[in-house]
Amino acid sequence: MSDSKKPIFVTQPHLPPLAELIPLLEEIWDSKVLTNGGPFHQRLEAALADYLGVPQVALFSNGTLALITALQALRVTGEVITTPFSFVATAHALLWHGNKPVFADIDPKTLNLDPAKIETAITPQTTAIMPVHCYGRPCDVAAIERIADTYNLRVIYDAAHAFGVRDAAGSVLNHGDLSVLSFHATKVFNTFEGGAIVCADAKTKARIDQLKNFGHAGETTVVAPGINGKMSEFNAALGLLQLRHVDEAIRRRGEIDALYRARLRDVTGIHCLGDGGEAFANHAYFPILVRDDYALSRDELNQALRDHGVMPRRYFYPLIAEFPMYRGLPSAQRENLPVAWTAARQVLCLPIYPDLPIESAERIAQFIASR
Ligand code: T4K
Repeated sequence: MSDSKKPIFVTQPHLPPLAELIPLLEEIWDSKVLTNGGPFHQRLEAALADYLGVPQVALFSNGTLALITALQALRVTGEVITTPFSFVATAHALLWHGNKPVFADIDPKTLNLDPAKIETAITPQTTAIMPVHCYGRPCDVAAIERIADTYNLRVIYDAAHAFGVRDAAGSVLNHGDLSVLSFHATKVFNTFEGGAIVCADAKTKARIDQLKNFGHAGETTVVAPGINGKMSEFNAALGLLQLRHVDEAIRRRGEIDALYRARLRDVTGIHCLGDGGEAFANHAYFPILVRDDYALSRDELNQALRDHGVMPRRYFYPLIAEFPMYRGLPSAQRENLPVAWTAARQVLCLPIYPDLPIESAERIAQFIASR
């Protein structure tokens, strides 16, 4: 299905012209400041806060360390309610911080945590909720806020997929106590590896900045067992460069999203997530559900596409709850997670990225429609 022999991956990073990077690298070479909160780091934090419409951004070397640090910043203890339908890093962060993940089922429409299921999972040991804006589609933030207020719980959004996503109130990253972004190579906005915590005030950011720098609060003072989560100047410079091109990249993704949606709308057994009418989506992923009345099973379709050089991904199969380190938990049992269990067996994420030729997306959609 690809014109060349090259496979079409589920995603591919959009890279700005190399020539634009050279002057930034020369600045780094001249200054010899390579890391530890240097000038590019500071510029990118300010530029991202401005672009995203959020008060404070603390950069990290990746999203996983940012998640762990977010838990440490809020001193989260005990049980944390989270989704089984995510990348494994979400729950791993809880284990790394010594928390017990408690899985709650998801909403069949959005595949995000179902607020009603969050509420029934609360115990006296629950201290926080870690929802995921899965595929960049906002959670039911109002319902989650009500639950958090009622039961006095912290909320850390895993917003790894939600770069630039807005709702009626502005950036979706402004909900909850903290939001965590990933800038991994596969994301809408990337710094090769990278991530960030979004927070509401300078005091919280100062604490996060200490925690990501070993807990240092000055040359001779260490106030907490922090980690090394700092973003380097090279990654920050890349980020500044990527930011110049990100609007165009999201616009291109939107074109592919619209094409898939139009071509697959009437295909029996294929359901495209969302309705395409979201005003401020980032089109990070294009998940379809392959239901029983489609001509092929999800895994057969996955294989058929691969046989034709297209590499979709089954994000997120298996469920996190099925991995060995989680499956013994009472909340990980299949009876507790019927919606997530089914979604994991139906979902297939189709290729979507700025440089994907529209003709390739057209052929992928035709292939699926013609089975
Ligand atoms: N929370 C959530 C909800 C997340 O989705 C993630 C990460 C995190 C937390 C943690 O954030 P980080 O610590 O990663 O910042 C990928 C990514 O490694 C991972 O970042 C991402 N989620 C996850 C959903 O996807 P894989 O194992 O599927 O990646 P991989 O290497 O198979 O890449 C997928 C395709 O992308 C490849 O087939 C080809 C293409 N690709 C990939 C890379 C790395 C490229 O074209 N160039 C590249 O450099 O996990």
